[in-house]
Amino acid sequence: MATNGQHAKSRRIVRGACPLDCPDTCSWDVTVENGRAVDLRGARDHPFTQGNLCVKVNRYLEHTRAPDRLLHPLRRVGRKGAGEFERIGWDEALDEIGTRLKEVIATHGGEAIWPCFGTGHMGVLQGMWGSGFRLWNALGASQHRVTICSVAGVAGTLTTLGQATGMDPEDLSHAKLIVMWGYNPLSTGNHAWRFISEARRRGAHLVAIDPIRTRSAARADEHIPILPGTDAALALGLLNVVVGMGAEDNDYLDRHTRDWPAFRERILQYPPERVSEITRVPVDTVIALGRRIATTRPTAIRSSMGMQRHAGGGMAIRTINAIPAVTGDWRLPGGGAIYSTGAAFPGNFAKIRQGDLDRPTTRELTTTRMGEILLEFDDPPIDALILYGANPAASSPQQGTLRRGLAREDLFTVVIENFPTDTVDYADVVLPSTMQTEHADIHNAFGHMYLQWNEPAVAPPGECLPHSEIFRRLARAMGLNEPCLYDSDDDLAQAILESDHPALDGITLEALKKKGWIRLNLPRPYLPFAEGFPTDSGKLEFNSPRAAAKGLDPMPGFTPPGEVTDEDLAGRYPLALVAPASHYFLNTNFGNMPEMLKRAGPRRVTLNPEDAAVRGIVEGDVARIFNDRGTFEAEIVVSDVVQPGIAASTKGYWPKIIGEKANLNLTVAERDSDMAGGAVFHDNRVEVELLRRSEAALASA
Ligand SMILES: Nc1nc2c(c(=O)[nH]1)N[C@H]1C(S)=C(S)[C@@H](COP(=O)(O)OP(=O)(O)OC[C@H]3O[C@@H](n4cnc5c(=O)[nH]c(N)nc54)[C@H](O)[C@@H]3O)O[C@H]1N2
Ligand SMILES: Nc1nc2c(c(=O)[nH]1)N[C@H]1C(S)=C(S)[C@@H](COP(=O)(O)OP(=O)(O)OC[C@H]3O[C@@H](n4cnc5c(=O)[nH]c(N)nc54)[C@H](O)[C@@H]3O)O[C@H]1N2
Ligand SMILES: [Mo]
Repeated sequence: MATNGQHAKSRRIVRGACPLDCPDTCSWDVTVENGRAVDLRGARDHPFTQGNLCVKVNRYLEHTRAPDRLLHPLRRVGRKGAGEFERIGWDEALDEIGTRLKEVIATHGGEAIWPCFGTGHMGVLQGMWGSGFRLWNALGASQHRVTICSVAGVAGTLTTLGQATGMDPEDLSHAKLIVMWGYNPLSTGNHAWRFISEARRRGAHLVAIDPIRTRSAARADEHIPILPGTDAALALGLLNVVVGMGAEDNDYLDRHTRDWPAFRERILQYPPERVSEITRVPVDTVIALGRRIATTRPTAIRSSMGMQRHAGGGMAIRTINAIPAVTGDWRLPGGGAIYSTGAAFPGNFAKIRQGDLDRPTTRELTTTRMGEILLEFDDPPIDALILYGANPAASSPQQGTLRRGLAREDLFTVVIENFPTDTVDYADVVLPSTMQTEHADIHNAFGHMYLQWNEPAVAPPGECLPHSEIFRRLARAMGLNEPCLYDSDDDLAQAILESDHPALDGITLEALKKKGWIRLNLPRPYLPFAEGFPTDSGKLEFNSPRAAAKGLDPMPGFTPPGEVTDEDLAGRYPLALVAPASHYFLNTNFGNMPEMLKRAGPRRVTLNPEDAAVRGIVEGDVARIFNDRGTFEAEIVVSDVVQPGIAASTKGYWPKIIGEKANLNLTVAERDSDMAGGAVFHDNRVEVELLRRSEAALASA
């Protein structure tokens, strides 16, 4: 390396990790010169990152220095929602928050405080897993559950398997058939593609089951478009073919499952013809994929979160996870299923959350029902809302209702943020927080089996502070005495690793800091269910007493979507709108970055040529998309990447940047899915109407 002495001295490389809500949780290297971060790249030695980041995070350093970065505490001066603020000091801000929270507790009790966090930051110290819980617990606040991302599928996996995780995604490389089931890794976690490609080089067949021909589906050997929300029916139909061929693994079923005959009965109720009617997948396609699954060992099913954002989403993931038990794939390297690896990390979350405090007993509130909770709950009402790593005014369902809730003049709202989001506009007090290169954290992942350490690389700009420090200062401002509220970042990082679980054997904070990443102490290949399941009986319980006790169908089955298959509703709102990840934003992160906005282009809705033609719409026209909950505008793309009856768009646009009061989530219902209160973003019927002709159409008219 060419150096001049002076330069070399001030140049160092700091190992960190990406904090965003993506399965890949990359390890990264920040080059710091004279106190300034000058380069960022994926860690070469990390077995999953393998030296690459993604189109968005490649520009993370630029993002930390964006001109709209929040640098000082602010106090509202305009009306709620207007985003008019004056600068105040930290002491003043914390005093005001402390005083208001004490008033709320004196009037309606601690439960009138709602600490409401999102998935903006996934770390143990700064993010959704971490350090705020102790403070909220000490205040007796309501407990928040993040439900708009993955909870239904986690509950579904847990119900079938007895643990909320499955095969190691790296083992996809050993599969001979890979089913990407509602999974678009080329956009939502591209590092897994390497393992998929490795399997394909060895001859594996790749299938994508998705209502949209995504980037990943387009590069698969086969794309099977499905009616949204009907995946469980397809899973049962595929098993029907397997059973019809006598291809089930009776040895595995006998030894490691219970109540197979009962589940077999259910499977027999789903012959391909019936399944085809429900799913709109042609009969021949159901049979062909069923045969392929019956005859290909190992088969790996990679499912993901998009598919469970439906009324029957938990059941879909539950039923899909039963497939490898019937085929016996759970015993083979490269076989099985994986939805999320999040639960593979047996960190001591109780210790992080409670320290030496008692376990909280207050009510639980969910992101899914935020509008309703803010407007209608009165026992007690929500008097104070503390938001961090969350942008519900853009991310959450039914934004009309939600915004009315946020606009309540009697609601005291604190937003801790990096950028002036639509949600920030509703804050009474805004606190500026650090970004990932400026604070410490520890991260597990939901798409691989490694832990990551994030070492702070540079000093924070302006007056930004880490969440962990903000919570300590707020505790002090409120005069709280519990010692654990003042634990340092290192204390907290130690606490999460304090566990006797064998997967953490030999993993110390010191070792993690030194290398930046460590694989959980799990065998490779990882075969969690080769010899049984962590259920009460040690077997996979097809007829699950746990599910029955929760009032759920005791067996894997098919729970229909709420709106997609509602024929009455289809009369008024003929199109099912599916709006998953954008390639260029990460949820709403980067939605304010000019370069990503330029690449993403205006917000678009894609219609099948048939649906466009009957509405007199051509490519480039601007249309009104609406249902009873609201209306938004979008430029129309006409393409057969979607089937007739389906409309596709993407999440992530900031309403105020695209010039609207709410984005497409205005049309999404605030309704719980079947399990754990998950959200139903893709279970949404709309109609589309021409609003303005495209320039090109006008010119040729
Ligand atoms: N239509 C539709 N809507 C969806 C989805 C969909 O598929 N379709 N997906 C849903 C899913 S999966 C999710 S997870 C949710 C996500 O919804 P949210 O929880 O709102 O998550 P994000 O938009 O990722 O991030 C929220 C905010 O966190 C901030 N942030 C990032 N890092 C930090 C930090 O270090 N400190 C602080 N204080 N703030 C930080 C960002 O600036 C951002 O404004 O959206 C859901 N909404
Ligand atoms: N670039 C980018 N990456 C992201 C995100 C992002 O916003 N942008 N979001 C991150 C977050 S928060 C999460 S939780 C993960 C999610 O990761 P994924 O689950 O992979 O991402 P999604 O795009 O939400 O959904 C995946 C696919 O599910 C499909 N889908 C929707 N409904 C159904 C259905 O009923 N059946 C089937 N079979 N498929 C269906 C969608 O069309 C979509 O292509 O990705 C993360 N990665
Ligand atoms: Mo998510």
